[in-house]
Amino acid sequence: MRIDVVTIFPDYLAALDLSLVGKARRTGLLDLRVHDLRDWTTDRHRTVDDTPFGGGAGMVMRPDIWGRALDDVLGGPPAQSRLVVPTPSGEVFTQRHAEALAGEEHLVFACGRYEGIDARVAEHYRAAGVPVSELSIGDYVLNGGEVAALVMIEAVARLVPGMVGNPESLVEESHGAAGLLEYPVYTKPPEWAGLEVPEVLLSGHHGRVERWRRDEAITRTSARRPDMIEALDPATLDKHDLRLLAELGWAVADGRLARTPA
Ligand code: JB8
Repeated sequence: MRIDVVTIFPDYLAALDLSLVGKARRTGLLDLRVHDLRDWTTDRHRTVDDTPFGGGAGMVMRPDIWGRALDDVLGGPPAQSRLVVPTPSGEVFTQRHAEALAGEEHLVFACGRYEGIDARVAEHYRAAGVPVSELSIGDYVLNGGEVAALVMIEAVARLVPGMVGNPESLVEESHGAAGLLEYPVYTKPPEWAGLEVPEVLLSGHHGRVERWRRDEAITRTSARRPDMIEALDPATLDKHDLRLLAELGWAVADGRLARTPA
């Protein structure tokens, strides 16, 4: 897979030299290049921004500079390229987006700063037939798109075949197909700070371990992410799941889970 990042702060992306993403780059599994947007400026001061039409606070990134940069970076060797624009106004990035992006040949991240990038940039590339994803990593505001791009690149890169040593660790995790948060995990020592590892995990009884883990996952999801319980397909739940959910204040009505009145 090929990934390009265009930014006025290339140093922000230095973390991509590390860990699994860095290893994938060194082994050639991932061709990741970071570009300085200012390389496409033409003035002495390497200006990338200007004042907003219509007034308002802050500065907006100029479309002409972005256009030259993106024409160059999108127009490289790979046939099909997707433009990804981190923005707090985008769709919320989820594991489903990561999975879809991991199937692309070429991603180009356009990292904005200030009040963002002139809206005509996304409009222009869409009109030219380039698929454009405007994505937010959550409901909070960063100073620019670089950290959001880092988050998305890590989430995508670890799904590229061959990147994670054990592919089993890709299927059994939170926000996978199960639709539940992960169960709590423990390791040695069996007693620490006066706290014991739950006895069932030391029992060697695989069936009881699996049931306990599923109960913990359901209990946690109910407490922390009731939206995920509401999104479950009741047909995927067994009798034990439904009994536990009833104890936690959930019932099936009209084919979906809803809170029972307290
Ligand atoms: C200027 O919060 B964010 C984000 C914030 C930004 C820009 C891009 C993304 C550009 N501010 O995800």
